[in-house]
Amino acid sequence: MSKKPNIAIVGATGVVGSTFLKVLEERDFPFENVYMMASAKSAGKTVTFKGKDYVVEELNEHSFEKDIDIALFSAGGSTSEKYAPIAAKCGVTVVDNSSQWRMDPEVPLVVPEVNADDIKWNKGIIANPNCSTIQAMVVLKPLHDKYTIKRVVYSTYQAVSGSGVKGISDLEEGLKGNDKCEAYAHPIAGNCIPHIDVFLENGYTKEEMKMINETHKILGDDTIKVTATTVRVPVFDSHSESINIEFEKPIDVDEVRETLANFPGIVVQDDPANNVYPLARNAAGTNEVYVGRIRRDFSVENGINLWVVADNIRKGAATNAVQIAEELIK
Ligand code: 3JN
Repeated sequence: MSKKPNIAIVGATGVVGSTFLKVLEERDFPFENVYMMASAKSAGKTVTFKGKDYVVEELNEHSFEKDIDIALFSAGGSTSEKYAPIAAKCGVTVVDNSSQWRMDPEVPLVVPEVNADDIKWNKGIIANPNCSTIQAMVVLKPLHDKYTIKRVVYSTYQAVSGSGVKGISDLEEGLKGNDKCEAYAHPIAGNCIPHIDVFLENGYTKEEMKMINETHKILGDDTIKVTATTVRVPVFDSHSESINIEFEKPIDVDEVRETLANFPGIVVQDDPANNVYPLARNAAGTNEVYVGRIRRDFSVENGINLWVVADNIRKGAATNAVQIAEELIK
């Protein structure tokens, strides 16, 4: 792309949408024009970007008839289902944060540090993975390349910001003693709720199946055995994950630590003697994936345990999407 791109932000007023704007601004993303769009409910609101106020336009069938190069979508699955193909048909490259297109074989599912090359075969839509998947992929990729992963067990501790404003408000109110269950089936303050997204017939939640299916697609290997338990915890920002991995090849823990430290986007924080390990509150507001508690799993031959933390709205959503857009204009 020789000229600066025209960009559109779809869902500009949401939790992820407003973080798109922050991240684009922080990273000084080049653009000629920017269009802010949202559904009828949020249209007419004003958002500020790079010191300028923009009135949010209502998304409609004609929104993409202007000269738009890249659209970052985070307005929910049904909006993406309807409008991402319309935008793509108008020549826009859509980076979509919903689950709507992730498992479509015609749509690349991308974490730039891991599989940026997949961007090349996009046909107008590129999917941003689920937040819990993204932070796990950054860590699994260099280890899979080196030792070949046989099996992964994910256990997540997910922040309420993953549920948008209702999740944040349920926790804020709960901490004041007012139990509110707008986002969840149970009060979140003082609780851990093993229920994210809806339950499926196989007993897993949809969030758990997203992690499993997206792991296979991004690593390009359906033979890896993956299981997951996803849990909502009373934390505002950043998802934490315990990841247990079993490999085909023998591992050396120091070499694992070094391999992770040398991979782009990863910060190793692993000094238990000094109480240093990744923490949700430290990761919040940053773009990196933090790994610590790196230790052998003595119960199997070639196993390790890791503790992985990242800001779910940044690397888990907005930052990853902006990184994809940066690859597009390279
Ligand atoms: O709960 C979280 O921490 C992440 C939530 C993700 C989410 C919430 C509602 C709908 C998604 C997602 O990104 O998979 C979706 C969806 O698009 O299906």
